Amino acid sequence: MMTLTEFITIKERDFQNATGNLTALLNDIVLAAKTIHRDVNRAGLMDIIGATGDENIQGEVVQKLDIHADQLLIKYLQNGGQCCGIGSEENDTFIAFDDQHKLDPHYVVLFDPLDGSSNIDVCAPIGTIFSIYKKKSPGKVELSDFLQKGTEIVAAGYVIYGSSTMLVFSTGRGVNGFTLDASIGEFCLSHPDIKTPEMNNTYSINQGGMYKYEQYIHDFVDWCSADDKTSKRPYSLRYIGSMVADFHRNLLKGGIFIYPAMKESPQGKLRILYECIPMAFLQEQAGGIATDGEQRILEKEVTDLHQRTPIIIGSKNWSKN
Ligand code: AHM
Ligand code: MG
Repeated sequence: MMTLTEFITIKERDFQNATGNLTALLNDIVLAAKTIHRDVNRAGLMDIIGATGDENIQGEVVQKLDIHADQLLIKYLQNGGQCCGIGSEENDTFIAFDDQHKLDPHYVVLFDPLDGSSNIDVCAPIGTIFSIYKKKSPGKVELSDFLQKGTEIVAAGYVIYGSSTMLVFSTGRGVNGFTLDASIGEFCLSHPDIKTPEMNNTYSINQGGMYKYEQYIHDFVDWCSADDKTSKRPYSLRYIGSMVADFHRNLLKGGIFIYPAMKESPQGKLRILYECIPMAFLQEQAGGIATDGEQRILEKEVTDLHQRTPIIIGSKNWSKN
């Protein structure tokens, strides 16, 4: 069984020009993920379940575990010395890590520390989503370093805290999945070179929000739920309300996930930098597609740290329907 550390060292060394910096950075994220895994697993026994009473900059209820996971990632990334700054769902602005042991780190990391956090209290799967870019500006890290297009991404991944805890990531050379063996504290390669099926009759959308959506979404849902034996409809609706969980199922089994534009929020709900771009990168690396309906997610201009985008992401033959 190959551990994640062995995998990165053996498979990714040439690609990273053997500096070891990206490997070290990934290890810092992995350390945070193992700690979050531990705490998520016993959340009901610690005083970290429930809401903090605050709202984030996006007006959403903040859960105690959101903040806990955010602080863990910041701590490990700051102490690790390979990251010069982070952008996170839970912080209004980016955080610069100045004077990082004078190592002159040149990576920035964007993350959603605990996605799907409305599921925390009911033991449903939740996840951490992250993406890594190289700092572009010559001096201290600045906002523009975080507002890069998805085509500039160096690596991205997510950790799903589900019935197993898995890390799925890519450095642009395919997608690999690692399952946490908690007894030895290591992520071990369990899903090498993931290729997403070209088609599967599963669609994922919050159908309860139909009144907010445009007519084309109504047409789409009507089409999915119509009876048609030749195309094996009606299709199956699967929607957990935790993007990591819905994405992970569709990545492995095929399907389509949609969070559309809404009449009162034309940019939808999900955030481009730390939710949509990393998932789009993984989906494309696994052979699927990710678009906002008009443009590849990875090619979209980003002008705001918490920018939102509609997203349609999944098996490539869905686009032919
Ligand atoms: P969060 O980052 O605050 O947890 O919100 C993002 C989540 C996604 O995981 C999920 O796909 C979506 O919000 C569900 O939203 P809705 O309840 O509107 O369907
Ligand atoms: Mg989220």
